[in-house]
Amino acid sequence: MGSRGRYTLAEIMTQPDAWEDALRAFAALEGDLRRAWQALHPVQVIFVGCGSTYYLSQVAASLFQELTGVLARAYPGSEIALFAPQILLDPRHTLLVAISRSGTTTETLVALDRFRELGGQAAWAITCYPDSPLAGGADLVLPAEAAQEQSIAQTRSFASMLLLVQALAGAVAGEDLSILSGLPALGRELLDRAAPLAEALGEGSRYERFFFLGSGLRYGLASEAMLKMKEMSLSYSEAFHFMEFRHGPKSMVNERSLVVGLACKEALAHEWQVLDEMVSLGGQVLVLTPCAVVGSAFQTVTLEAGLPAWGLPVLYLPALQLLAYYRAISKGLDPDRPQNLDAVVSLDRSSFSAA
Ligand code: F1P
Repeated sequence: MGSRGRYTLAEIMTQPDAWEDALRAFAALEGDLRRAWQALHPVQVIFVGCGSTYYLSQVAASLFQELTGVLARAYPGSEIALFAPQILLDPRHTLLVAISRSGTTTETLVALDRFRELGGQAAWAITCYPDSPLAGGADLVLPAEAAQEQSIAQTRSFASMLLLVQALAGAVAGEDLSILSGLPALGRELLDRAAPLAEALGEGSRYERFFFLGSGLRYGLASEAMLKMKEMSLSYSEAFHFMEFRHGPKSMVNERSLVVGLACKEALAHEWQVLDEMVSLGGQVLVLTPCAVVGSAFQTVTLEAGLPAWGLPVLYLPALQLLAYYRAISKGLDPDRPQNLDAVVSLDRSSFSAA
């Protein structure tokens, strides 16, 4: 295997250290954030990012609205860059949260420009580079510096920025943030426990189609897992809302399919039924679940049952990142250097100049 994927594996396996750094950074900012939020009281929050950080924005919008009751939406940077007036309907009462590992992705920078041009007063950035152009254009920055990566595909960067989102939503909702302090240790234990299964399934040459299913905030996580499988292993992979899968896409399930369910307590019975049905269609099932189900026929990764739902999102990622990594290695690929990809998409910013 040589050095193929050595950065990716190291970044996945050490990510709980980066989570700790992100939580320390948040704790140092918490007072400023609470005061800024109190001063703002926005009517809505719009999260914006590209690729992985668009999917992270989807998770953030679901979690934020669920936890705080404030209207929250997620958009790709390009949508706001191109159609800002149709999207930013009340910019003076909107908080824009721009999420970007690099802080230099053109569409996300242009989205911030459009927001300001339309009168947007409050823009926060979540990024691994607090000295980046995006951070420079924001009123408040939540940094995840220790999560910077050599690899192109986001792993510890995504997870650390997600932790900042969980802490932000929890702080705004007045939750007890101390429950997050146990996550790095849970992450280390989970990585050690899930790695053998992820390796076995990743190396399984029988699989040629991967489906990732998630409801609520887990749909954004399923989309990120789908993207990791594409970026790292060049595999056919798709993401769906859990119960949407029956409405047509399940036609693609066969003996060479792995259906990965990101289950949750609230919808467990419904989600288990979908997974049972996919086994009857010949598919194999891997389920990530906060609570173990006795006698389950599925390959299972149990998360931490003791955590409230808003503390769980980051724990769905390690096994899914490892699944994509081991699949790439088994196909002789180098996940450190995904085909066709650069770490950042940089476009001609002037080509987006306001009409
Ligand atoms: C966004 C992004 C990544 C993608 C690839 C290219 O970067 O699209 O999501 O996986 O690495 O860049 P960023 O704005 O989060 O830095």
